[in-house]
Amino acid sequence: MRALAAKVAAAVLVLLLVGVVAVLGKAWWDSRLPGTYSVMDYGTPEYGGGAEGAWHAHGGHGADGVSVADLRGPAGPPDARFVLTARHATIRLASGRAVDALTFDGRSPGPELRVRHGDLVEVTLANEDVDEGVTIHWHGVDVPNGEDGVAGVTQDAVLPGERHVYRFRAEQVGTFWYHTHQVSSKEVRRGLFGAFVIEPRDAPPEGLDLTVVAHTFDGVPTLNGNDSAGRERVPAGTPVRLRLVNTDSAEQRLTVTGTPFRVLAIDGTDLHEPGELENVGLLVPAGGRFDVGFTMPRGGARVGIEGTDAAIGLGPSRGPVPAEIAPTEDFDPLSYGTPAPTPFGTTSDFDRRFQLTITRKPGFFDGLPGLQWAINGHIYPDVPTFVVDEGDLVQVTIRNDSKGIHPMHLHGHHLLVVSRDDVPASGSPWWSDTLNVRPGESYVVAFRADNPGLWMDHCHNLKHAADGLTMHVAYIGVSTPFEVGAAHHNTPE
Ligand SMILES: [Cu+2]
Repeated sequence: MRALAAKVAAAVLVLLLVGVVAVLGKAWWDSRLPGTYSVMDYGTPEYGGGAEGAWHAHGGHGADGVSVADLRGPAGPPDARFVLTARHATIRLASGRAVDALTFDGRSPGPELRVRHGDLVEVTLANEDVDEGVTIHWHGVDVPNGEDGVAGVTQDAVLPGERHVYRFRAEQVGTFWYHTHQVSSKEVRRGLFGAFVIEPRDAPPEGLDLTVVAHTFDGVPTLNGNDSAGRERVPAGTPVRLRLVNTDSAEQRLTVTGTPFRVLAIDGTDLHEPGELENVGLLVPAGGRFDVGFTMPRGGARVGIEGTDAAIGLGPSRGPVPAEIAPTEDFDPLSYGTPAPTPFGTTSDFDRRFQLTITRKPGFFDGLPGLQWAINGHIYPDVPTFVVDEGDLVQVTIRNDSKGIHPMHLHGHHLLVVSRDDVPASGSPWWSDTLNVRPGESYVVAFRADNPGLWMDHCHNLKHAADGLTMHVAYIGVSTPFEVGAAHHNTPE
């Protein structure tokens, strides 16, 4: 009797084990990404309480559908024309350290592109020798979807010997940047990026207008590619505008010492009546931009990455510039500046409301077991696709229930911050394209769906994105003929 019971117990155990192995095996099998696939075949459409429409799988390929390939910039003679050539180069930091980099035109940061508001911009990308391919994404510039530069979604990666032409009208004013969106977690880190500035047409910058790009090469923090103190000669009384750009995958704390200053703009949008700050640290999110302004003091000023040698001294002469003073607090845009009307007014009349909750959970990602990023409990590519219709007013609640910081970047649109942790935004309207969501935080944001396309919405910690913290916002009726994988080995992240 006892022997029989033992046999039954053993049989049950074996069945349980077989069951567990079968479940795990299926999860593993289902998680593997095919060599080639359309992002339209993945993602679970969510409609946020709004009208449902033909977007899912091949629904968008219908007769009334619009292809991403047709959502291109305007024709006609360009007002500003550039060529950027992607190639390998050894760059030398000020300390003498050599970096084996991927560059635009042999430099990193690549050439700063400056245009004026309203210009028709034409940029030809040529790939000389970057084997994995290159694209250019115009980070923060709300270009037509077909110019957005995402390999496998809006175009094919540009392989060695190939070219691709981008055309768009510069309809915003402010500080932006450009970077590859092919194997971006590796290629951006290695140097394929540069600053993109759109100046006002009728009020060209006066005084010193300096872009300051913070990037870490091989673990060494740099400003404008310099790992030691640089110098700008600026007479006292000169108006100064510093355009801080963080091209890293982690936030960076920048400091301004020697003068009070104002944060004039965030992510390419001017703030309303920004107040004076002093000894306040500027935590610039990965991919984010802060413009700061001040009048050059007699004693000089300094901008730098906190606690490092990467700094620029600004001074009227060759005299000393102030040493860094550690900030006593961090800048908080939520209550900075004063309110001003927004195109949304104070409406709560949203056409769609979405929830985007980030967690980590054990599972398989592309056949590999581990602790994975999840969106609303699902691991890529089983993540939601937020489906919208042109003209919709959309609300998204972004919640970070993980221990990592996630700078969430929606392509093609700017998000208006409504509240953080249920505290309403009370300062200047705060528009962001790369919103740093810290562990435990919850943001309510709003945007107008006014730029039809199939748009990436992903974490700009590019390693996180490559590990699956990525999804899409899709317009009803828009489809893409491009595929991830495919002949051009498209790998957007
Ligand atoms: Cu992240």
